[in-house]
Amino acid sequence: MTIKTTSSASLNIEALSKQFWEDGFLVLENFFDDSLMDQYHSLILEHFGNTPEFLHNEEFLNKSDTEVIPWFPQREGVEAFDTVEKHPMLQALTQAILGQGWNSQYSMVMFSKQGTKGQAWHQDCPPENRDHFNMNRLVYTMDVSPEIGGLTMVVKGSHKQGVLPASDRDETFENEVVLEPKKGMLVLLHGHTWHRVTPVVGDYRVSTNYRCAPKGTPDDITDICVYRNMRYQFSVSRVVEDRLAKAVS
Ligand SMILES: O=C(O)CCC(=O)C(=O)O
Ligand SMILES: [Fe+2]
Repeated sequence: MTIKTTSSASLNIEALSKQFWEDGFLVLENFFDDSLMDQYHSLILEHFGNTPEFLHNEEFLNKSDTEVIPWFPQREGVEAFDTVEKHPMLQALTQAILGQGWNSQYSMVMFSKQGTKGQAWHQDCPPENRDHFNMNRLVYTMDVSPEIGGLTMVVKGSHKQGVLPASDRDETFENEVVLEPKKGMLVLLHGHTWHRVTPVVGDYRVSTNYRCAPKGTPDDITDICVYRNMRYQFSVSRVVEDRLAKAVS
């Protein structure tokens, strides 16, 4: 599914919105200009101090045990990150999908270093109320090839299938789709869609997420994340439901 969006090309917003609601995700290649992606990528590497040389620093690698390291650049006033937020085509597409009165939540850069596990299957927020969800607007400033790892996997249509099945092992799903993020790509992902990120085997992997939500969604909708084995609440750093205990009883 390749849709060129450089300067003269136009998108059929209505058709894309329909596709998003059918599949629970949408992939648009070449949505952002290379120059903007290069600017973002340098700022990201500058923030994480991640030059290839630094990655060879064994002490740093051994001491850090975080699988995904977040950064909220707009909260720190890094104005360059407003450009994607204000991107007219992105705003139009968001509006078509979420309707009037949608709002931006926050932008978050996620950095994964070599040898980390990526992210297990999850839903960004509980699916019990189908009207309450976040939408991820994922921006990729680098190519993420199978050699690097960190591929994004999504289960097509799963935003309509309720809660991610509980299990103590990694699963494959019938309708899972592997996305290979490319520099300039935009991926829109419904927060109830089952998704994961594969382990990072290359130097590092970076993605940037502009989260937003439809009108009426509580601001803390992404505070509780649903994994196969638990529900986890970030604000209190606590497992709020052990799903495996439930699954076996
Ligand atoms: O980085 C990605 O490709 C997906 C990250 C993710 O799961 C999220 O932002 O909710
Ligand atoms: Fe997620």
